[in-house]
Amino acid sequence: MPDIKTLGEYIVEKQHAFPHASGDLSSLLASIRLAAKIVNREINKAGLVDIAGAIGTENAQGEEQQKLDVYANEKFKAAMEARDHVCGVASEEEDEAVIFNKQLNRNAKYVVLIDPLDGSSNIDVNVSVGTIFSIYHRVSPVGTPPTEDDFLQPGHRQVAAGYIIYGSSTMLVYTTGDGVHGFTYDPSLGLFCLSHENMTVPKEGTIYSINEGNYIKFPQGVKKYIKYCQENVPDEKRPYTSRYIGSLVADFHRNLLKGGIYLYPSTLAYPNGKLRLLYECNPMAFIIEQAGGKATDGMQRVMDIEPKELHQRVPFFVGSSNMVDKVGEYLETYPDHE
Ligand code: AHM
Ligand code: MG
Repeated sequence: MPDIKTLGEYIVEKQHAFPHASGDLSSLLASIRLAAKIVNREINKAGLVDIAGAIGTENAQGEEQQKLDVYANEKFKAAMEARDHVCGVASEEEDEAVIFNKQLNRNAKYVVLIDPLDGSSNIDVNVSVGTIFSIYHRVSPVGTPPTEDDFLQPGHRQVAAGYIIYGSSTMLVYTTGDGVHGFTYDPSLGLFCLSHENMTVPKEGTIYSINEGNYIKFPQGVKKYIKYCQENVPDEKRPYTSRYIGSLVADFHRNLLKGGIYLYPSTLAYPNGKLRLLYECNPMAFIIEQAGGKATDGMQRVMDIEPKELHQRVPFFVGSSNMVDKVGEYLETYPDHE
């Protein structure tokens, strides 16, 4: 029998380190794990059955929804409602936060914010996609329906965050503020198995990930940083390597393992950047900080931003600390677009 540790076992083991832990968070993570397996199974069938492509509707932000966006949203919501440890969920796919009405859910102390299927337009071409989640203690009284304040909390209050990457293998990576741990899915066993304990991002990265097609629309500081990445300075391992998948989870995951930076700055089309603070940037920021890296909006730490609305967008710079610091220096000096 190989020495395998499953995600379930690992969570229980970690929970024992906190004698007063009730097990609710472990159960919540178990519901996310279950939905991830169901979504993974469906994604693997894309191309075989009619599940790829657009569904003909738009989400809260007016973006075209893919069939699998809707499917993943339903599965994650249902898994969390069923286990009674979550009182409400905010999702990229829903205008408003979804409040669970059963009294057992009202008694729950957690809210979850989720991007059920990030990068979903990549499914049609068999490129990696992901799920991103962020977990908070509610601030409203237990026993009542959750309120807007429960969902609009700054990222530094997160209790846990993670992502699932549906890639050449499927992985679940999470943090509860005690390091970053990765589990690879073994489809023959139906189990997520510990494969990457205590993940750390190299401080000096050499990969930059940005949609350079938008170059003309970037602030001057970002343009100058891209030129800095491309300069020939062999002693500093420059020019850096450019890699951009167009799935945040996949780009982030590669950079976490190898060292690099992911950038989605403000552009003329997206003056506040494209990515959403609460269910894309904050969870990734929590993970990268736990791994020893940084995440900013170009000026300040992402997890210190006070959220104003559910689907708020922010410019996002995340990855190895040397790279995030450097682009910050350029943006401080050259913040404007012209
Ligand atoms: P989505 O949540 O609608 O999928 O959008 C987020 C995605 C990220 O995964 C990805 O990094 C980014 O949008 C790509 O945007 P662009 O195509 O503008 O480069
Ligand atoms: Mg997304």
